[in-house]
Amino acid sequence: MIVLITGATSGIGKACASIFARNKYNLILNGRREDRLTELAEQLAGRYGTVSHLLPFDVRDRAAVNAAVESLPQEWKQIDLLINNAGLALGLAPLPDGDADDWDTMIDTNIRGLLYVSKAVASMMRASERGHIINIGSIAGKEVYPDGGVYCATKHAVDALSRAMRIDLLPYRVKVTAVNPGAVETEFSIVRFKGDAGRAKSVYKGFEPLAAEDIAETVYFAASRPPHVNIDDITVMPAAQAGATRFNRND
Ligand code: NDP
Ligand code: 8X3
Repeated sequence: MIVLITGATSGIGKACASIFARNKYNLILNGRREDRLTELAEQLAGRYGTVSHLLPFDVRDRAAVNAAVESLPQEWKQIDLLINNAGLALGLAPLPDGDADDWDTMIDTNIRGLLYVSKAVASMMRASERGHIINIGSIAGKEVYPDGGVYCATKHAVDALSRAMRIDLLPYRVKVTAVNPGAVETEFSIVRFKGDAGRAKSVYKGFEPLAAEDIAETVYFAASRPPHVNIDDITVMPAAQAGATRFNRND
């Protein structure tokens, strides 16, 4: 079995690489930081004997996405599972104070990038009439929260696209699943706050957030259902979080 994971250099994508490696999948690993992909592939080869193919590209670059997927050797083109995980939030501000460059980056990565990769891979899955696409959405795709409007809008788009892709790909036996996490402690908040590690840490203060592995286990569960079963949509939250904005903090 072959899985292509976007954004495998960190967090949820990296944890997915590990669990699928443990379960004997061959991995196509994407992310922009090639050194991290190389290191991950070496680790997983040592631990599980995993065979990986590295595909470093920026999901925002349509030509690069198409060229990378096209460049796959024939034996790597039969992708069983695509995990659309690459994504990010940038900044936290009310709309009039928002940074339009940050908006563009979020929209280009979380929506356009997901579309480019999905089109390239889904066309191959459609031809072989098999496959599974798992989109990493968010609780921010189900609800909105103050100062996060554009990120929430991108994840609402992922929610809509997951439902639409499920319909479009139904005739071709390609499954589509959306996995929507609440707060997961990864590099997500460090990226959102542009390297401010203290501010990032404070997001998770006073409660136990999810770990990337919690989401990877959910993704693997969805991927390992029998052929006649599809998990359409699953929301996974820390026990100390209800909805996008309520946290049971003990401080
Ligand atoms: P991380 O910042 O730890 O990981 C993000 C990954 O996305 C990195 O591997 C990064 O790789 C990759 N990425 C970002 N931009 C691009 C790009 N342009 N091209 C290719 N890869 C890119 O965050 P998470 O693991 O938390 O985030 C993974 C997904 O989970 C995202 O879609 C996020 O929105 C979603 N999510 C996260 C939650 C959380 O609380 N952490 C909650 C709900 C959803 P590189 O920089 O090397 O390119
Ligand atoms: C990430 C979850 O609510 O911190 O998608 O933005 S949230």
